[in-house]
Amino acid sequence: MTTLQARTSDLLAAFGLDAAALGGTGDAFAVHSPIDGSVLATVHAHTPDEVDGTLAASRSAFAEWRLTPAPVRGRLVKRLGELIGEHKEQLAELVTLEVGKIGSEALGEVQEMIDVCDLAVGLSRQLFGRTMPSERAGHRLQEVWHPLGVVGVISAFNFPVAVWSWNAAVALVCGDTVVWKPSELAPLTALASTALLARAAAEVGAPADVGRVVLGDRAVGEALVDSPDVALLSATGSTRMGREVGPRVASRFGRVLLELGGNNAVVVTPSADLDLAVNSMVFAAAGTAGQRCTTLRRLIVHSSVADAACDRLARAFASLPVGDPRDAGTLVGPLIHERAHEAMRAALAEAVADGGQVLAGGERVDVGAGGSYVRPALVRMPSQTAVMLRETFAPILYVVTYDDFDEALALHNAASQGLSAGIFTRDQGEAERFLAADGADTGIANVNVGTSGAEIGGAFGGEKETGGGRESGSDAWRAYMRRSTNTINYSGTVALAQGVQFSAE
Ligand code: UN1
Repeated sequence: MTTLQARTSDLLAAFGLDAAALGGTGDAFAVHSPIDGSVLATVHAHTPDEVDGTLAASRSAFAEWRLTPAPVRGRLVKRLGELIGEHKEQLAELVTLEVGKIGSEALGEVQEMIDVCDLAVGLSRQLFGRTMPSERAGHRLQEVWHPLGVVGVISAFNFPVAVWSWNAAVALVCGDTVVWKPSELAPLTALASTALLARAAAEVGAPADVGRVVLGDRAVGEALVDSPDVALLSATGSTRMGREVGPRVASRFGRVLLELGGNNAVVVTPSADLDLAVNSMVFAAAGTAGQRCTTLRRLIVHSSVADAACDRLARAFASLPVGDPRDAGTLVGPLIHERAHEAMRAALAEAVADGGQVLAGGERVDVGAGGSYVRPALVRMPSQTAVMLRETFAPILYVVTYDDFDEALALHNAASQGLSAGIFTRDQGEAERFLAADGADTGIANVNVGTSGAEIGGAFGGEKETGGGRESGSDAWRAYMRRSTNTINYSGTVALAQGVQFSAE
């Protein structure tokens, strides 16, 4: 047993899990750590029968859960948040081992889970419907929000637990039950998180099957996509995946919530505070080794400040500590696997063939262990070429210049994805234009803040090929409920809307 494997077993035990019996009874698959490529654990996929059984159990649990008062449902999520808090370090360490996040970011991800539990507990007393004035005397018109059903969650490796929690915490207070198919690259953190949910459910007396996990490959995801039992499918992943999932769920009139690719840009204007801009951009571009959907991938900088911004960014990229994410000083951990590195190399070669100049990084970093470690790359481009308009899930920041603000907006909005955007400026007019109806066409648009690291209080998601879904805060909860519009006649007489007369007597 390797050291990482032994540590993983200990961590799993803290969640009541036995490393020798993880998952279902289907095919065994190994979970590798991106830190050194070693095997952390062996997990068994769930068989098609087991997936069907889980969906059936989730549907029965829903029948009970939907009738539990929402504030009582909130107690489950309150306890879940507390248990996550109690296991914060252990869950974060498992995130580090399984997907390679540095300590601070792994803790941040777990904090994001706790935050969304808090939000959902508050929501459990605020699932408001409206009362509208009826046009008819003696009538009342109101809307009520009811639980929707089983929510299927398909999540990606890069936020292996937070994205589930955005969906699960909100769905559970909304009266839904949740079946989660995590990334095949990150089943351990999923098992640990659902073990905490199971414990919370037992403690507060909620049905045991309110939150279940199903492990496996594409076939397991497809079972959720095609099951008529799944009322809402919330899927995070590539645009290519969303293009398949969206129409399939729609064809059975299920609902989808898609959080797909991003190709996020920042505009840096002549008046920008460059200290602020550079610091923010380094985190947004290099944080999580460029593997967030909100990662900054394009910098659109005014030509008058382009050289200064590039110099400072290049210096920062050159000095970023790349290495083992368990080391305290590391800021950039490994890529998830070697394929990600190959995609990065191919994108850089294409950028260079387009006339791009690599100002810093891009090379493999030897940290003395297996694993794919790279120095984030900064590439100055002659224009916004095709490679810039593609999302490569690796740390590459392309730079193009602009001369007038309309040109900056046009370059910004030329991407087919629309997740997150930022502008660095001290000019209020420019800031407002960036946020205006004809400004940045993304779901998230920031001023003097980078593209990544959104708080859970706002609705998270994006437009265009990002898929249009919204998760976590604001009124994103509505996607997890069905709206019933009710007209109540207490007048004792028939009165038809729009003044229609239709009396046979
Ligand atoms: C993702 O990359 O899928 O805004 C989610 C952020 C994080 C969530 C990212 N709060 O960067």
